[in-house]
Amino acid sequence: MNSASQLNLYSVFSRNFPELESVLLTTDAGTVYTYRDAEHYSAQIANYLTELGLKRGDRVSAQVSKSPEALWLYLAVVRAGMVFHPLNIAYTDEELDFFLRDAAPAVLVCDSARSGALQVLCQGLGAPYLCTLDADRGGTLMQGAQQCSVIFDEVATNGSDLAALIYSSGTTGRPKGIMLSHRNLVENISVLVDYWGFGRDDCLLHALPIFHVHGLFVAVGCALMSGGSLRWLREFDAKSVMQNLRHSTAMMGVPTYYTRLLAEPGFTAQHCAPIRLFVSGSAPLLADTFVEFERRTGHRILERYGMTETGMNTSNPLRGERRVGTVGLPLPGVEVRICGADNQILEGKAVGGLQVRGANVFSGYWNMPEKTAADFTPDGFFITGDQACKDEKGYISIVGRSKDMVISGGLNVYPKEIELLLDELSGVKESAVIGLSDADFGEVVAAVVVLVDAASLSEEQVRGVMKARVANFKVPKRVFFVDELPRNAMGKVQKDILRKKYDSKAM
Ligand code: MCA
Repeated sequence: MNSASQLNLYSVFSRNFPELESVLLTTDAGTVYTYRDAEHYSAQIANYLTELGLKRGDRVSAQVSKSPEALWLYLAVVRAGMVFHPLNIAYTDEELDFFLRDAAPAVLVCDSARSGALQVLCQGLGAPYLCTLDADRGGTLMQGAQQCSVIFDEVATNGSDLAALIYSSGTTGRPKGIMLSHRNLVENISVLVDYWGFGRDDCLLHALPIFHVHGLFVAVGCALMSGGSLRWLREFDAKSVMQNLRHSTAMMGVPTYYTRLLAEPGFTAQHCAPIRLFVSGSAPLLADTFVEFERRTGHRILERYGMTETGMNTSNPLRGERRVGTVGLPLPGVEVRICGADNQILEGKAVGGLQVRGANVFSGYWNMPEKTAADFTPDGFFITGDQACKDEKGYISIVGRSKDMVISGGLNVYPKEIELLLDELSGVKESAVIGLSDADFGEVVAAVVVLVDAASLSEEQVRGVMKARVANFKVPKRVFFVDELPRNAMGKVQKDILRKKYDSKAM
């Protein structure tokens, strides 16, 4: 391995690996995988992808269930200097069509059950390879990989080479590919390991999906970078989490995980006895949840704040005061400022736009140089679109968003994307999509629809059509029909009026 490869994320992980016989991961079915397994399987997949003709910089798209093999695939892609492009398993064929056209991957890995439909899609895209990987390890990817060597030398990457491409929707409705480099990930994960005190004795309860920053880079990253282990649950299920907490020392989750645990009458401090740290992020943690969790378990949940574009930016401290309702202090190496119009820095407790700069911040949007330029200030700060203020000790609170966005169960939904699809429906004149508060998901998506004269559409019909077109978490949970949308003097829809009107009717 030469020095240029030192910034390959996998090389940095592997420098911190313990004895290769050490346990890396225990699944909910009780299967144990060691660090040696991670090394060998990821080497085999990296060799297989290389044999298929893929090279440094090629994208590997993956829409696969959470499994240890899906994790080996991610590690393989990073080792080979290729670019990992994970996709939510809830995405429909129509959504995938856009992502694959835009990312132009050399390989798409999907579940066998989806391969028929996706093969057709791939053919229309200049035929990238299609491999299958099922939740039980079946499929062509592992079949091909098992013929390959268990030795693979990491491909030399410089820090700015991309390790991952992750899509997020946008205010125009068009998703954007967020380019994350090896350096972005190495820097951010290293800081988190230190800041949250991760070490070899830690076992992280992992119930998050692995197609997002939270589950893949933050949670898996902290375990791999510190040589610790993972309690690997296929999905979040409160009862299963309660059992597995007994074998863990830390857990990361979205606020819904904590409210669902609290909704279990049998959940007590005893379940949390070995736990040293609960972390929450991806959506605002309600003060009620924080207070009730502490009352039930004695643990003050550590809330932190990040974005796909930046990884983690701020965090409440491991030791020291965790202030409820705040996302804590800027992480080491991350510059955070609160600005007014024209980017002038606001002092004191004033509310303004949150901007961040540091090695954690992404290099730009895939194929969107204008959008990238618009989202950075001339002095290199990323304009997050979140409104924030600081208290007297420098703790930051996120108080609003300048972007029209809903966060449902930790997943971002951009109303524009859904409104464009609703407006295409026969019988729909116009629509407004809003977020309504929800005890389980924090917020849920709802639609307010105006029909053309004489049209008749029911809530179930609208939901039915949307279910076929977009991932489940974006489907409006409620659809309200009105004669007209409230607008201001400029003709802009007044969503705050709609939110006030419908907020108690979410479910
Ligand atoms: C599933 N549904 C949802 C959601 N998930 N609806 C709204 N919001 C959601 N997040 C749909 C289901 O399809 C179903 O629809 C109905 O809601 C109820 O499903 P349920 O079984 O209760 O849901 P679930 O399968 O238990 O999933 C809920 C979940 C999951 C466990 C909260 O969404 C989840 O794991 N979220 C975590 C997301 C995450 O990792 N975010 C990090 C992004 P129907 O009844 O119609 O079939 S990274 C990030 O944000 C940044 C960088 C950061 O700072 O971390």
